[in-house]
Amino acid sequence: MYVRITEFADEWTREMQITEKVMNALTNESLSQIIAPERRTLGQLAWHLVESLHYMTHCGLAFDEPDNDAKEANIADLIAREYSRISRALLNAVQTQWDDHRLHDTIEMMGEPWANGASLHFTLMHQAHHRGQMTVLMRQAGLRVPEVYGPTYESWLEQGAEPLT
Ligand code: NI
Repeated sequence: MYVRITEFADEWTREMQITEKVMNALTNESLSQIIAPERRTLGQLAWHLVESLHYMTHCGLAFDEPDNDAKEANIADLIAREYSRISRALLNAVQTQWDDHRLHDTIEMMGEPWANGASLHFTLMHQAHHRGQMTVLMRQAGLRVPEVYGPTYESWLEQGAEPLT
């Protein structure tokens, strides 16, 4: 869990920028990509990342909610724009509405006491989890995946290196 707002802010900013690269690589055609019948589409996973940030309002933060029209429109640019707006709103809310002490406050979630600092960390890990699912679907949709935590297959090749197998 986070015990300092600054630690969260630094890490969130880095992770938000990675997620923005992934969101910005989406195309409208790719949004319907699925891994198997009846499973979530790439577009639904992308929107889940926008929407799930707002769950942090259950911990007492107040910030803008995602625009449901963007969800209904199912347009890649709108999803990416909403992600950028809401992820910055979350960061701003944490920085302006909480201090380090508030990170130790607990609320009950799923029958267990959760410290706010743990909820923020869960939000970050949850995002990384679904972002990983998205990059698989993006490959399947024929998109080039941006670098997330290191070089991609294509960037190895462009650097004249042998891609790892
Ligand atoms: Ni989820």
